[in-house]
Amino acid sequence: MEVMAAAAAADGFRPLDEESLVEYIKATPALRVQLGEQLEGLAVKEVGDGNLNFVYIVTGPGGSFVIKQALPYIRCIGTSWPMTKERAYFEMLALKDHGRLCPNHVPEVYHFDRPMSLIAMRYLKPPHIILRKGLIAGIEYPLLAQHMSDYMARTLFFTSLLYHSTLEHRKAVAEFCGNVELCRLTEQVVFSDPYKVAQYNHWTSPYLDHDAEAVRDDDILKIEVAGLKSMFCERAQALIHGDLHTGSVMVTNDSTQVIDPEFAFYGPMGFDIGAFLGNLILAFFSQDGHANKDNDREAYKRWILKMLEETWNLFHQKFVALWNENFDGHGDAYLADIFNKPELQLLAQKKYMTDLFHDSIGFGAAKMIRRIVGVAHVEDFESIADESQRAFCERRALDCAKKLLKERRKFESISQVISVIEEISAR
Ligand code: ADP
Ligand code: SR1
Ligand code: MG
Repeated sequence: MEVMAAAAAADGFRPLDEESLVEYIKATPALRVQLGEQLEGLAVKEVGDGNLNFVYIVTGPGGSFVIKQALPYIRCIGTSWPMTKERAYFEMLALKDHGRLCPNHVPEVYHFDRPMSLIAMRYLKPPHIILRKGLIAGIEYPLLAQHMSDYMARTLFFTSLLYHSTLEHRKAVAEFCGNVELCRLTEQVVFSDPYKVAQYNHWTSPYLDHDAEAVRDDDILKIEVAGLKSMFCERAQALIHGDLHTGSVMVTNDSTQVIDPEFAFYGPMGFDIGAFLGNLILAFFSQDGHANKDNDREAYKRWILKMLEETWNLFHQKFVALWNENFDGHGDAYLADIFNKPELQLLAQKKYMTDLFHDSIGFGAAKMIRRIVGVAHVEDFESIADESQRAFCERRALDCAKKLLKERRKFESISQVISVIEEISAR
C-alpha cells in the first residue's frame, strides 16, 4: 500500500474520502463557484453503488454537485483487479460530446481534474433514481421511450459517418482508441468469460449449473458471439456510451438522464441500443420474482414490452429523420451525389436500419447472457431472495437471449422479438 501511495503521489493522484474531498473543494475555484462561494456547512456523502468508481454527493447552502473519482482498480472486485483510472478522462469526453448533442438527457460537466481522475457534474436530485431501481419497484415512466430514443438517435447519428466527414471521424476514433483497457474489460466479461470456465463467473447454483454448462457447450452460440465480439472490436460506427444498461440511466416522471459513459469509444451502435433493450428484457423476466399477492406485475410486464417496442420504433423513426434532414450534409458514408434518387436513398436506409436492428438484438442478447452467468449480475435478479424463484426467472431470460442471439437475422420488426419474449414467458 505504501508503494502505491508513493506512486500515486508521483502522478498527482490522491484517492479522496468524504473528509479530504471538502479540502479539495475549498481549493478548487470551479467547484467553489458551483457552491456560490458558500463553503460552510457542506454535506458530503459517498453513494457509489456502481461497479467501478466512487461517487460523492456534495450539497451546500449555495449549490450542489456530484464528484466521481476513478481509483486504479475495479471497485466491486477490489485491488486484485487493477484498472486504469484514465477511464475518468474518457467518461468526461463522452459526457461532453454526448451532452453537446443531447443536452436534455446528459448531466453537465462542471470540472475535470485528469491527474486526480475526478469529474464534477450536475447532481441529479431526488426524485431522480436509477432506472433499474424504478423497474424493480414497478414504476412506470411515461416519457422513457421518447427520451431514450432521442438520446440514442442524436448521439449515435451525429457521431457516425452519416454526419461526420471521414477526416473528423478518424480523428475522434483515434482519440477514443485510448480507452482500450475499458474496451478490453468488455471484451473479456461480455464476449469471452461467459463462454468458458473463468475465475469470476458465477450463477445461481446449483439451479443453473446445467444452464451455465450449456452456454459453455453451445457451438452455434460461440460462433455467433465471436462474430459480435469481432464487430465490437472492429467497427468504429459511432461514439457509443459503451455501458448503456438501466443502471446508467436516472429518471423521474418527466426527466431521463444518461450517466456513466466511462466505456465510451467508437464502436457499433447496436451495442448501445442492445444494452438498453436487453436490460429492459431482463427487467421483464425478473418481474415474476417481484410479484406478490397485491400485485402480480402482469400490467407492469406489458408496460415494459411497450417500452421495448416504442424505444426501438421511435429510435428508428428519429434516426432516419435525422438522416433525411442531413442527407445533403458532409457525412461521407452515403454521398448525396451517389445516392441521388429517392428510391435508392430509401433502399440504403432500409438496409442500414435492418442491419442495425439485427446488431442490436445480438448485442442485447449477449449482454443478457453475461448478466446471468458472468461476473457482474443485475439487481433485477439479485434482489429476488428466493433462489429457486430467481433461477426460474433467470433461466427464462437466458433461454430468450440464446434464441434471440441465434435467430436474430430472421426478425423484421420489434413486435416479432416481443412475440418470442411472450412465448417464453407463457411456458
Ligand atoms: P460506476 O461508474 O461505478 O458504475 P455510476 O456513474 O454508475 O458509477 O454512479 C454510481 C451511482 O452514483 C449511481 O448509481 C447513482 O446512484 C449515483 N450517481 C452517479 N452520478 C450521479 C449524478 N450525476 N447525480 C446523482 N447521482 C449520481
Ligand atoms: C467486472 S465487470 C463490471 C461491469 O460493470 C460495468 O457497469 C460494466 O458493465 C462492466 O462490465
Ligand atoms: Mg455504473
